[in-house]
Amino acid sequence: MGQSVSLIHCADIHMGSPFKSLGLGNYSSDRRIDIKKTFGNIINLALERNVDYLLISGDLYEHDYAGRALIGWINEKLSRLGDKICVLIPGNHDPYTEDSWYRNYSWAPNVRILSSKNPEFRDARTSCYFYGMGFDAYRQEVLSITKEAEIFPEFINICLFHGTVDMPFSQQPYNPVDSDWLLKMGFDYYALGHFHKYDDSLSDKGIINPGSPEPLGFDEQGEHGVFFVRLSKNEGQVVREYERIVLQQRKYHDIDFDVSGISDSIQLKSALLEALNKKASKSDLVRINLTGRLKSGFYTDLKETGQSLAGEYYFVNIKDSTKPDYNLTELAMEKNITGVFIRMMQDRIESSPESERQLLMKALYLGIEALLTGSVEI
Ligand SMILES: [Mn+2]
Repeated sequence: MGQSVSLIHCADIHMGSPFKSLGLGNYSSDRRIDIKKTFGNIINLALERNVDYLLISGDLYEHDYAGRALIGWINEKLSRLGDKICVLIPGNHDPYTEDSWYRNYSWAPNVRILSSKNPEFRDARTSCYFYGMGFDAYRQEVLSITKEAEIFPEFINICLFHGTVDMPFSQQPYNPVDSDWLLKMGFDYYALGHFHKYDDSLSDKGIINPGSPEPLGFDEQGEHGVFFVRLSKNEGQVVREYERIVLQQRKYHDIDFDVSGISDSIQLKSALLEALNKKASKSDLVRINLTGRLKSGFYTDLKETGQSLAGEYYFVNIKDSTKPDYNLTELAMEKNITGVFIRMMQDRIESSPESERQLLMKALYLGIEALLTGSVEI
């Protein structure tokens, strides 16, 4: 007779994060509310899917910014799970220090905190064994283990781990281990946390890092969410089923936009809007990097363009990496190879059909760049 359990695996929620970097009006408080919404949605998901467990693999909150009110809010949400058990480990942002809320708060009875002193939880109801390897301090270069893991063949064995797996050790002094070492311990599932980008490249071996469910900045682009996991065991053989569920409130995007061929502000704005609409939704945060050469005589106030777009998206920032245009009239009069080249190309452009002109213009500019600087940037 086999057994089966289901769970939601998340990590790196970073409740209370200060979101200091953008310096934008309500940005920090808006984003903290977003994290709360996402966490609320994780709880709802656990209830809807009727899972046995919610696993939180470290960095549930940021200790430096989390006060009693926020901890109370988190605890109230977790208590809504009722008899579904939340198993969690402290990460490097919410370590198991003397003043940790994990030691100094009376958590709901369905919350199990696995610390280095007390790293195990055995649940006879479902025949599940949990073992946690988290953080006792903000920095931890070797694992803090006081009791070795046990593996119960007749149980489903789950390891929660916060730290770096398969990275150059000297650069990542946060619980560095390699995946072979983890796998040798013999767990059926490894619930990882620490890296905010999700990684399921070792999912066939039962190792998953779900990433942050709500991204924390422009270095966390793409989709973010949690994993729904079902583990079944029959005669010692484990079967794992995964589903990734995207839950974030907002996305961060970096968009490069080439201004070549654009001749006025109105055209620029509508072209930018078209590019944004393809990638972003109105609630997203977007950084646009303008490249290419602005046509001579085209003056545009990029700050103004940015502001008019900001009204349509949650956050838009425009960076101007364009280069000034060449003064073709002046350069064409020069009695040197550059002058000859420009006059020749201009004649060719004039006698060419409209459809070929843009390409020839590009060739003209690349040619000028090569002649003037000795190299071409493409
Ligand atoms: Mn984290």
